[in-house]
Amino acid sequence: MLLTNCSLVSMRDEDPGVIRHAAIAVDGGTVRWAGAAKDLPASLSRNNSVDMEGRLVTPGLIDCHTHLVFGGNRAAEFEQRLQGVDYAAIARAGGGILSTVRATRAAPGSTLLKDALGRADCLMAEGVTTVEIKSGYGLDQDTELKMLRVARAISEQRMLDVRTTYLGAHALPEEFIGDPDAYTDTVCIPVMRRAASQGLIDAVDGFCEEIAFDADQIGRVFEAARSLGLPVKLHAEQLSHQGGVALAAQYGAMSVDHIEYAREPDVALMAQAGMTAVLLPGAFYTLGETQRPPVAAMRRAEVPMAVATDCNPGSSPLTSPLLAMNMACTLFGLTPDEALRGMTINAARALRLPDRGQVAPGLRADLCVWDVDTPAELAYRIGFNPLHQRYCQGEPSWKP
Ligand code: DI6
Ligand code: FE
Repeated sequence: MLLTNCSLVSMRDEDPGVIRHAAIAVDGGTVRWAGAAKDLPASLSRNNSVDMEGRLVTPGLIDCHTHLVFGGNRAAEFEQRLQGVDYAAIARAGGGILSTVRATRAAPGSTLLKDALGRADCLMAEGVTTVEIKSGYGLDQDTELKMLRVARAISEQRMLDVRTTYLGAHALPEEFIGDPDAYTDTVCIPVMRRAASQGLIDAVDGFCEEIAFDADQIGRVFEAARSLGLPVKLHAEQLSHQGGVALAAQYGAMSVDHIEYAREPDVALMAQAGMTAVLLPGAFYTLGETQRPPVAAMRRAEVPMAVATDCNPGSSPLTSPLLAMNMACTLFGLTPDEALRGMTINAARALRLPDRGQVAPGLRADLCVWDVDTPAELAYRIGFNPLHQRYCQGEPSWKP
């Protein structure tokens, strides 16, 4: 297949921001060639061509941080927060994450899957071709495994690549209140081993926060992950500074996520350890936070910045990658180009998936075709979806 007559945003360092009058040759789910049409090798010009009518083509979007699988919803908590009760106070009173744990434990896998597919469809309709999905609303063996299986099942029912992350260290379940060490050692780590033995986990995450787990407990979880050969990442410095970035750096984490409260020395550690910073403006917006992540310092230190929806029922009920990009610009001061990099090449980096995130020979043919003229228009509009077509491994498939 040959896509012709498009404007290409390849995200390759060697290419300009937009290549006008471009062509892309796709072969067996992989990009064979991409560049200015005038340079197209003659041998490829005989392929079945599809006229893009001048539209903009980018890499498929990658949502590298979501909690897409969960039971119930937290609309009542949204109303409480509007009355002035804060997120941490709701969590301490047994609501928040724990209310979703109750709903997720109670829900049959079929219900979880149906609800999650609805959310996955929203992401796909705006161009997502790869999504990371975390467990962490089970906090017991059966429910954590159920969540991970549901996450994997999504990729069987949709043209969407799913990467699963084990987040057993998300919150302390009710039955362990007062004894986080016992939960960590007798549930969180053994369940991780079980899930890994069933091939259900691609990475391990934790929530290092006053209302969740401390650096010692997360350190034990990361040790266990290391012994299983699983890469780690961390919800770090979201609501307060807990030393999560430093801990993540010690374990060579793929990414540190949220990081509103990260400081200059943390940014230096991110750069040294080669970690990607994952910005989650949907949670910042929903919780009405005011402390912004250290974007200027990360730019100076050349820390790659990814952007994700953090889709979850509490702090970020967001299923729009384009709105996440808009918020990253409006709330955190990213440029539209940085926001797009954040959902393509840098999101691929955050997940350590070098086979995607750019349009380049040898990489997956995950592409978005947009009815816009310039890449900045993607982050600029609010509540408008200009996706014309989505290709996942070369298959056109924007409608589920
Ligand atoms: N940080 C978040 O933003 C989500 N989890 C986390 O550790 C929120 C999860 C929730 O409120 O349900
Ligand atoms: Fe999260």
